[in-house]
Parts: sequence; C-alpha cells; structure tokens
Amino acid sequence: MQLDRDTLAESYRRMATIRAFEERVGADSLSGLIPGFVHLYAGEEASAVGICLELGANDWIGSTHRGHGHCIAKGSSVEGMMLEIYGREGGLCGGKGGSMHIADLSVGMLGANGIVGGGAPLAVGAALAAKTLKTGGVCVGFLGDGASNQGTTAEAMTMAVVLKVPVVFVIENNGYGEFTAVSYHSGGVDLAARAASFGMQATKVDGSDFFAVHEVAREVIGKARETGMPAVIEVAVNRWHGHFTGDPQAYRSAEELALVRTRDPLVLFKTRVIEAGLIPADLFDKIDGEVAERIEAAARAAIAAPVPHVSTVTTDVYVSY
Ligand SMILES: Cc1ncc(C[n+]2csc(CCOP(=O)(O)OP(=O)(O)O)c2C)c(N)n1
Ligand SMILES: [Mg+2]
Repeated sequence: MQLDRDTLAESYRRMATIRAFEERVGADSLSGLIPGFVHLYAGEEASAVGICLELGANDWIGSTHRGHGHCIAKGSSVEGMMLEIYGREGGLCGGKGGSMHIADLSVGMLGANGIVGGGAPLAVGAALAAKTLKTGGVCVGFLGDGASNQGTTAEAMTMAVVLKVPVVFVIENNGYGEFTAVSYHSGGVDLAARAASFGMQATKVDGSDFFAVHEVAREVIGKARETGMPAVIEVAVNRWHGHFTGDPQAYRSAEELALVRTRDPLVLFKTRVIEAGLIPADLFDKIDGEVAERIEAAARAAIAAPVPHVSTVTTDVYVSY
C-alpha cells in the first residue's frame, strides 16, 4: 500500500528518533550517567515503527527489556523517557523504574519488562479486556527469540488461541538471547512455525525493510482486529550493539558486526523513498537535524533534573482503586 508523504515523513522521524535516542543513551550509560542496565534497540527500528503504524490510541502494546523503541513508536514522550532512564523526577514512572520498567498507560504502552517472557501474558490480558469491553482494540505483544522459549510465552499463546482474543505476538528475532545464538538456544527450530503450531497464523518478515514490516502488520493486525483472533509475526532484525551497553560482543565475528550495519533500516528507507521521488533528500536532512536537537535537549534536561525525593520511595507500589 502506498503511504502518503506525511505518514512516510513521520515514520522516518520515529525511526530516526529511536536511533538518536539509543546512541545518546548508550554513550551516557557507558560514561556512568545512567543507573542500571541499558539494552539498546538500534538496528531494530523498522520493526517497532512498522508495526505500531497500524495501531491507534485504542490499542495496546506489551514490551521487553529492550523497550525504548517500542515506547517511542507507540508515542511516548522522549523527554519523559529520558528523565525516567536517567532516574530523575518527572520521568514517566517518577524516575523510579528506569530503562527496563518504563510503562506509559497514557499511550497504551503496558510496560517494558525485566522478566523475559513476562510481556506475553500481559498482552493476552489486554486483548481479553479489549474483547470483553468491546473496545475494538487489539494488543501487540513484542517478545524476543529468547523469550519465545519461555513457558510464559507458551502459556500465553495457548490462552490466546483458547480464549480467541485479538493479540498479535511479534517475535523480534535478533539472532541472540543475551550471548547465545538462536540456533543453539532454540535448538534450531523455526520460531514462526513453532508459534503457528499453537493454532495461529504466523508470518515472517525482514525487519530491516520498513515497508515489508508495515505491509505484514497491515494485513495481520487488520485481520486480528476484524476476526478477534490471535496471530504471530516473526521479524528478522539486527541488534547493532551488545546485549547491554558495555557488552564487547566477543561471541560475534567482526565480519558479522560489519555485515549487519549494511542492512540499516533508516538508510534502506531513505534510499527507497528518495529514489521513488516521494520525499526529497533535504527533508530527511531537516528531520535528522530536528531529531538531533530534540534528543540533545532531552538528555541535557534529564542530566540537570533532580533525583526523586526520598519521601517518594514507598509511593506507587500499590494501585488504589
Ligand atoms: C525470566 C528471566 N530469565 C532470564 C533473564 C536474563 N535475561 C535478560 S535478557 C535475556 C535474553 C533475552 O533474549 P531475547 O528474548 O532474544 O531478547 P533480546 O535481548 O535479544 O532483545 C535473558 C536470558 C531474565 N531477565 N528473566
Ligand atoms: Mg534476541
């Protein structure tokens, strides 16, 4: 499907925002400005943005420990995220959650998750709520190749089929669970085929190609919305950085690391759109400049912000109804 110019520009802006966000957070994590572990999403941008383009305010996503890209693609404020990741007052979760625990219910983002495989059951719950309340919404549950081995994922997939709920499990297969290649940690099985065996339609797509991801998302999410049934998309993506910042990736060859950078989703997007004459090259430069300024300002504001007051340490633990 041909996307209009504004949608193309906005999609690129979101991918470029994720890239710039991750590069900045990565650098500041290495220099000790950010508390806790940080897992970068750089290289995987077309997955989050291509998928979330098919979602609206009525829809939900569940995320992972590598969740910054999912948040940005679903519409979270980068300023609020930056404050949260640096552990500052005013962050999306009061500066008390950090990178792995960003939740933003205001945009339908159920939360990043430090528990690998923890997001899939939440996604099924949100889809069940959408079905029960007849909101017309769907839920996308992002998970990794490693998480696809978890018992929680198997249970969530079973429940989704049994309960007939509109959840789309998006397996972002970046080839590794921490430092272990998928060929070893999953015993070489086809992840989409394994997911399909639960009784769902499963589709594979090249996650470096925004247009391919979006086309599959349009079909699969559209069908889930229409039929109320679950489905799976396996997106082949490249993790540019280590499992967490500071991981030297000694288990990947220099050739492999160089090769994945030749499949940069932002470059592939730009090249295709410029060649098709849909957006002129200088508009991309303008977007890149605006994104760089915004990220720089957000990081500076976060570094300058106060840490949460000690009196808030026990608040937000329980929800009051
Ligand atoms: C239940 C649980 N087991 C183990 C871990 C440690 N752990 C953190 S990330 C990770 C690998 C996850 O791999 P994958 O799902 O492929 O996501 P990716 O990091 O590649 O995005 C593991 C094992 C954890 N956080 N939670
Ligand atoms: Mg992985």
